[in-house]
Amino acid sequence: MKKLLTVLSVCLACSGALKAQPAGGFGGFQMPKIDVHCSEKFADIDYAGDDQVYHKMDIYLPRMQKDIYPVVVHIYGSAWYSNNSKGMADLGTIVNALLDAGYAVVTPNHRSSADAKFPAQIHDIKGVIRFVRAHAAEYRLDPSFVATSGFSSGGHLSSLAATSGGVAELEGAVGGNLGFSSRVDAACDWSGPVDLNYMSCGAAQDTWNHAPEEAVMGFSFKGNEERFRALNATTYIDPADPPVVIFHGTEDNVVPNCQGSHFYELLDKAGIRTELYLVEGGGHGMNMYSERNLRYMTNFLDKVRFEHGGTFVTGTNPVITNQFSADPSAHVFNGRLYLYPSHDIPTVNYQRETTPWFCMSDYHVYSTDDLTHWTDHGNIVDQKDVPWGNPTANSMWAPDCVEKDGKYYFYFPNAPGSGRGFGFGIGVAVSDSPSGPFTIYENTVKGTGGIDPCAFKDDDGTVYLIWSGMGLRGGKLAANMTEIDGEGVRLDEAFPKGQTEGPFMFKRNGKYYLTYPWVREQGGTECLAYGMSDNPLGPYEFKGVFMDESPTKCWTNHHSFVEFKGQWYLFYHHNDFSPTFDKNRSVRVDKVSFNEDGTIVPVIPTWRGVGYFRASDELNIDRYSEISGATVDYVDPYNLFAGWKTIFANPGDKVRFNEVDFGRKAPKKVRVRVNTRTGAVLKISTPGGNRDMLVTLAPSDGWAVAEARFKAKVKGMQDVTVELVSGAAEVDWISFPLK
Ligand code: FUB
Repeated sequence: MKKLLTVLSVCLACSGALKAQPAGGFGGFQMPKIDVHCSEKFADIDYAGDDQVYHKMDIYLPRMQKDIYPVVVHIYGSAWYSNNSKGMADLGTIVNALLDAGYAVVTPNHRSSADAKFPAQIHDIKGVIRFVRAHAAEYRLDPSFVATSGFSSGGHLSSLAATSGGVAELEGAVGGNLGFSSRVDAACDWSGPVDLNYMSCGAAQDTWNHAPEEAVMGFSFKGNEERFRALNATTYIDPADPPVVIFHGTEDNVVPNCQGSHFYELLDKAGIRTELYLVEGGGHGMNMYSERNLRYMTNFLDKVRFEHGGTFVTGTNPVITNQFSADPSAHVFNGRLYLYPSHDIPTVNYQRETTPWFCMSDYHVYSTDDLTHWTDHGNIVDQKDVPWGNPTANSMWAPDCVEKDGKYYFYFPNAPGSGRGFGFGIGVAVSDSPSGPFTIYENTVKGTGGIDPCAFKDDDGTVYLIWSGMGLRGGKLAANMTEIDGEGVRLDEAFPKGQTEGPFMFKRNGKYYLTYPWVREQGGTECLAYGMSDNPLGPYEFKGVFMDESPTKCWTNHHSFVEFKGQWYLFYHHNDFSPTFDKNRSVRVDKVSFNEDGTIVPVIPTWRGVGYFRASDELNIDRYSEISGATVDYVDPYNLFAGWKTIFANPGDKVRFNEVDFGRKAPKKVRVRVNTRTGAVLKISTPGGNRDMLVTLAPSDGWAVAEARFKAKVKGMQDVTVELVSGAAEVDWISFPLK
């Protein structure tokens, strides 16, 4: 790392010198005065308790509102020479990208090679991580997710923190907190030297000038090669290590990019989830921080966090609220409803290199018993594991799942082989359970080609696979479930012209339905249409449109029908959490009914959705059944997943929220999460109550939960109407606690 030292001293002396550096120049620092995208900054926290500048750190909280935030500790690069660069490094690039994605960012100083020799530097970082966990509540940090990131020597420390979990010699006792873990949950390595014994990229003769690492180790490299291994992140790799994402520039002339590839290969060999981005033309920091690369980083961290799913409650639309989701295919298996959507992520894909495009790298499966309490079973199939697929194409479009003889077959499209391409193959994975784990078959499903597979099982057990590929096509699946028995046939020949995709098939009262997204007008967006037939493979007679185009021009809609506990439902999607980019979509569900002749009664999308609510639940009345005067907006412009609020600006503004179960005991209180500068009076009415209730809300300083007595005797299932009588208020939710 000799070159780093030289270039660093130039760039600290004069910022203009940065521009004069060749492509491989040093670009990790920016001059101060960066607009850091935080809502709060805690500066100069003394994590070691010794009041030394090298043991201070800053914490930045994101602009989005949350009770607690996942954490990334971002470590500056300095060839281990600096002990006070926390306020300068990577703030406008890596740090802002992390903050924008909802991560709290901790930027620590650490001891330099002049202050102390290795392992003091990693002792400091581990002290920081333990401090974060020990003081999590104080700073609103989520101790269950603490990742590291770093540039250059910071990349080394970040990587070392990841691989050396549980290595006693590297733990130290900086700051104490020894009862807290210093393990990290994921790591990002930006241009880091991770194997100082490999700086000449495995050449028989090591010609590297090791000055900075000699300074941090306190002895010369030559003759002490074995002792230097203690410094390497690669030395400590073991299968228990957390996922690591690696970025390295192909033109990096300070730390050779073989460091990135070498690290990737060793992690991959040890079975650790890892991704490597060799950035074409990237130097040592220069040209590395494109929006796309920063998204690769935050997408990777998000993916690690959500890998194992979790549970959430939501009975309104959109119904999947823990991440983006699209193309929902719903099925009832063993009495429980399972949902197989595709999983949109913030895009790094571009169509013809200009238009941001679909970006999907894995599938999650969800399930529920009541369409209100949902379990996300986590990642079931990932692009990196598809034997025939491109591991980085982010093209895992609409999937489906079917049960056959006690096994569950999951069909999914993906880009084959290498290259981005817009060609798709259809793959299949099998499991003993609807929620996985799934084993992916070696090859694509023979006899298919295209996107949007839908697997339909007829009453006699025959399974048909239909898909979109130059029209809507389908065929009988062979007994092995991995090939079409005979030739696939065209199903939509009699349908009106216009682009089609996303076919779904179901059967009701002996009739087969082929439903599909259809662009009925040139230049338009997708509506949902269908045909009916007496046979699964047609001919189908066109029956019309059952859902109109998106009023806000979300280009796609993709759907499925399912009968659950005696009611038919339509699952579909819309870009509710991403109003300005329609390739980040969210699943919705509404009830659907049929006319006597079997035709579908057109479905009008609702916000209220289909979930079951007790009066004591938080009722998001912004997901209204009817609205008059009042308006709705996002609660937090920086975090749309935080949902919506109702804005009551003028007396008479009102919303109705249908079907709230007050049970057999009338509530005694009403609670309102409200933001009102002026104070307000709300009238709450329920048709079954013995009176309307006026609730007076005192002026609040921002969002607050107000509570008032509730004297109306309300029981049973009620529609709740909230109306503004005086003042003005924004309401997030209301609830009627029993106690
Ligand atoms: O989600 C990607 C593609 O968009 C699907 O495969 C199509 O059906 C459309 O929804």
